Amino acid sequence: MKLDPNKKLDIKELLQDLESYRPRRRGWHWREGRNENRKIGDFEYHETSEGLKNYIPLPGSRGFNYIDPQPDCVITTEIASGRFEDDIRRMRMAAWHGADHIMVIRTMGQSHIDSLIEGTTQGIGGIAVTRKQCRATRKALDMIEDEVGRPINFHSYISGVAGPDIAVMFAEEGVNGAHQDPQYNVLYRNVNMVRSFVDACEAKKVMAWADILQIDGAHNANATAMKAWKVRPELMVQHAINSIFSRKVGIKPENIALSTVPPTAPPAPRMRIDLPYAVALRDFFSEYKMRAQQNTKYMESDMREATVTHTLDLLISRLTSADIQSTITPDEGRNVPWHYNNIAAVNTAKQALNGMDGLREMVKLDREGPLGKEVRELKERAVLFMEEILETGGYFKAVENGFFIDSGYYPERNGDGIPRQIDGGIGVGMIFERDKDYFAPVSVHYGYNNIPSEFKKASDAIGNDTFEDPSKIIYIDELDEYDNVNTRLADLEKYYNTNTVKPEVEWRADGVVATTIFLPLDERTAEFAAIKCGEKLGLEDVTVVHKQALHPSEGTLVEIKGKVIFDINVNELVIPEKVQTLSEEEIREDISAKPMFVVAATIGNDEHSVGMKETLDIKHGGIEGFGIKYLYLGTSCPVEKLVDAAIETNADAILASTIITHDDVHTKNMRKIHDLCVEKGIRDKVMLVVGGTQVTNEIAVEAGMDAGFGRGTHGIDVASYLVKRRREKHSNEN
Ligand code: Z98
Repeated sequence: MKLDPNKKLDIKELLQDLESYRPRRRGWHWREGRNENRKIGDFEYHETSEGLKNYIPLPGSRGFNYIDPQPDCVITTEIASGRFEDDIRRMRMAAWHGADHIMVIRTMGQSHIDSLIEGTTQGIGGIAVTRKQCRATRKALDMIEDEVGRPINFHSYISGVAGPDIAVMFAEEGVNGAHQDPQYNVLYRNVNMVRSFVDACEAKKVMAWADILQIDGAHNANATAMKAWKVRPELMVQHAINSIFSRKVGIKPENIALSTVPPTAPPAPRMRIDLPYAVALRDFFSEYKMRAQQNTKYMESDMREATVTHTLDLLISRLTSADIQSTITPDEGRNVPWHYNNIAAVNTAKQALNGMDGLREMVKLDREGPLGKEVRELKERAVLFMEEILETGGYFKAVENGFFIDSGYYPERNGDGIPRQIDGGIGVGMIFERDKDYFAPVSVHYGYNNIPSEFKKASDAIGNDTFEDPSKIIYIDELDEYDNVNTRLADLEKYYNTNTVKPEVEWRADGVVATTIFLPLDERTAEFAAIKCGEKLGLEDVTVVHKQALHPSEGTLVEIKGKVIFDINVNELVIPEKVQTLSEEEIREDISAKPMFVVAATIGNDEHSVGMKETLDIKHGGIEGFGIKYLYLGTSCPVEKLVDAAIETNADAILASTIITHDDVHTKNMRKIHDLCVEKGIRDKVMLVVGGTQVTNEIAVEAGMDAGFGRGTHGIDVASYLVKRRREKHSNEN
């Protein structure tokens, strides 16, 4: 199956023969061509990687010939709406914007499940824990990577007491990255600590075999602690424990990524707090990769605020380093997991990283001043923390004593840590020492294995296992006959490959739209008034997703979401043909090779000047900027005067602006220009172009003009038209 950029991904086709689909590769992929200087468009870049085959560049790239430089680090996006058929479409959109690390994250804790779940419908709370979801997603990503020309890393979580089972399934299904940190289970999921570490041995061993990149869970401490910046020494201790443990199990250092979050956000003076922390971390853990996670702890529902915090995170990444840059969407704060937010966050990362390309060559971190002092202090606090763990009797004892997630700045302690007992928690009493004759007939296994002498390797006992012979993998389809992807596709049949559409934010035809409303009311009243507005607009299930007082009584901004109950038939839309404009460069080259002169005015008794001036002046992208020279005759210009000026100056074109339309004065004047030009013998020579808010090309052409431009026209549209039309006339003459 090959994707065509102009066609939607066919989910039904994707699901065909899924039972026999095998992932094309295993292992993590870093971007190609890093650490090379690269010329892209007009610029040289120092911190990019190879570009994409198919992409959507940043909106501002219009001014730079639509270049789309890809930063040097992997960029993450997290997607899990609970319906993998919808997530897959969003993944494709994200990949076109530069995401090459797709994390399928839970909408409910994956680590709460007790075993690998097969045959369920959507997985548990939106996570890819079933083989079917994993396989369908990997298959789609395999196609998407061909489309964008870059490998895409698929990522999820190996946690909870089902961790080892999930690890095996991920290894079989070509998952490339995973969170795995036994401390996470202990602290946040109350899994028995011995069980969690024993399970982690097995899970990490499998991850090492499958070359899966590991992300740890230390950052959850600053998400959980009351004051995130207080736990900085502890974060380093947690990173140290998981990384050395992983290495001892066999994960290679380049597959160990620390999950680090700049712990604060403005209004905190974050650079003074977060930059020393980032530097200290990189000093300590230089052998490992850094996954720079976006700060979400201080994220509320304001997109703008989240974006600024994210951008400052990115500044820290550029000033220090990031191998993977995460981009959690502001959905975390507002629970609107819509498609666009993923793209917005990926674009924030791409844009900021592009903008800060090469920053470190010009700005050096000054370790002589307060930065160096703070870095040293943080490291000392972390080392002392680790020493105290050893003095206390080791990690388990430290957990029992509530060392972790204590909101004191170590060595201060607030006594509010999360204590867990060695004989408590989920899965307690489920650890058994291996008997002397213990034998597990699998090729990848941690620890003691008493392989009978008749076998060369353990899995010979079963004639190879699923890692060696994937045809042995048992694929179980969804077993719920009412709720499964096929019934969902059937229910929504009228929205697949038809002309019927509905707006959506996360699921096909979910009907959800969001809209922003300002109300001159206090915050509380505005909230309810906004819901009423939504209902009056015909929306159902209206809820407020963001509100922000601009003043206690003068007004509030409210963002609402709700569902529309109508469909749109695309066939019934009246869509005028799209005019393709030439590139800015092409227009400039043409004009420089063959100069062009135009006369321009607002005609009749019309005093509107802005539209014409914007079309002419260089400042706002007018035709002057492309090298076209002009004579502007002002407003209320008689048609005769305009035509005479064209004759006197030997102009190539007349540009007339006409806003007023009563009594059809605009079309009458157009006709008059045309007739006068014919009368004076210049009609064949001169191009006639008219513009105005009520003008359309059809009206203008009917009234004898060459072209008409309406609302939303920019200088480039007119310049492009003039160049094309002149070429056309020229070739006709020849
Ligand atoms: C992130 N967006 O880190 P549940 N294991 C570890 C984790 O850090 C997490 C889970 C498991 C953030 C998400 N991390 C926070 C080490 C979650 C997930 O039970 O499914 O929530 O576990 O990318």
